[in-house]
Amino acid sequence: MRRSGRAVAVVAVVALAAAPAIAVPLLASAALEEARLVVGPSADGTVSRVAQDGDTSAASTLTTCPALCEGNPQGERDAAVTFQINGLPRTAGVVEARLRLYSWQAFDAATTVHAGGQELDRAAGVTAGYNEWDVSRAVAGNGTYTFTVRQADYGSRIYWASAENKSPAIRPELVLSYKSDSAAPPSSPSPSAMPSPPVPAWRLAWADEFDGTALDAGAWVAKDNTSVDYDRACLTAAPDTVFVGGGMLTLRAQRRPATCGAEARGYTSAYLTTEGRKSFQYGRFEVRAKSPTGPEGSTGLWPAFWLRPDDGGHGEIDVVELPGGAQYHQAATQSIFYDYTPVKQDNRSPFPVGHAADGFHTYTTEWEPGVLRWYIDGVPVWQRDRTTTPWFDEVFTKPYHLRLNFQVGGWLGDPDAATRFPADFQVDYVRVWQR
Ligand SMILES: [Ca+2]
Repeated sequence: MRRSGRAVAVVAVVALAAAPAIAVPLLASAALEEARLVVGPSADGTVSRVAQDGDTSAASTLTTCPALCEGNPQGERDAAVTFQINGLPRTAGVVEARLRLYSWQAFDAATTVHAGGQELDRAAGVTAGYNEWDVSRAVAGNGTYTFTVRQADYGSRIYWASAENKSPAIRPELVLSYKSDSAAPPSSPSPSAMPSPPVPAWRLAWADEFDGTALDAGAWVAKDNTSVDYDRACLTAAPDTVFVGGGMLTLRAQRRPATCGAEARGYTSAYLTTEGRKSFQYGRFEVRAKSPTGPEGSTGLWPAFWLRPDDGGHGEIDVVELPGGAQYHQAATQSIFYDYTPVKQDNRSPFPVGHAADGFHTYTTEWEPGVLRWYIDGVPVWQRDRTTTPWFDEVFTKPYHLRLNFQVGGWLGDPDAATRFPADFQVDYVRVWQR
């Protein structure tokens, strides 16, 4: 099968020109046409079978590695790629579906591709360039499909280009060939080929729209006259730092001398938590916010919306982190932590257009038993579940509370002379739904 030759952005769906490849009687009232659809991944990542293995540091690559890899008897790593197909016409019959992953080198390694616990295809070797597997049996129509690529042998890792690779021309693809009635209208998405039982709709469980003139003390606590070791700022609840007005909550960071406890610091900022006031086990957590982390003057600024367990133990869910600076501002971070050694898994999702400071964006995490899904402006960007995360059920099965903070400096770098202060993290709302 030919390469599409088209760059495919995340979740972008590109329908290529139809080729009249099959004979159809001229008098047929509805001509069947064969067409192609190239779908880019909505999420991908490396699935490690090593307990508590959080090595997802190389976002530009997916790694596979067989058992006994690198001397670790549990060293198996698989690459998992998820596609959302929503561009097939209602009448389409999928003729062929091929998963394509790019390798920079050839390897004498056998690979298998799986979906829903079934092996779909096997390849005897890895070639430099795109490698293809036939996944037609698993693709029935529009829906969400996850494929796992497993490396059967060869005692070292193979690196494949991921959805975040800087070159769109080598990212994972799902290439569909289908036949359809060209006169039929497009369909609405149909159920996944790997169906899950019907689930109730999300119901709004709690929200703070920040419509008043003061912080809701029944929901939020603002840390005051204190500090945390990873943040250069004194945390204060002062009214020039945490304030509600105009339908917004503002957390304002400033460059100014301050003391908090025994600490002398060069900045002030804010850190809010709902600990002891609002906690949730499972739900859909969304913030709509404008971050000051634009292309210029934002080095060392780091707003975030995240969740921590009420028991203070293992686990963290980061709905979004928005580090500033020239190298960070064009992407948002999604992450989970087991602990702070750190055993974690994270993802950096570029904004399809623009950046966090060009206006208000929504950042959402759906947390359900066995699965976490992240969205930016409603577009799915990442997923974690029991297959990606061996410690999922250990830490994501207890109540968590919410945190909004605006970190200044830290391990991604401190503010420089060009960083603009005061810097405002504006929050239009925080909403929580549950089923
Ligand atoms: Ca609002």
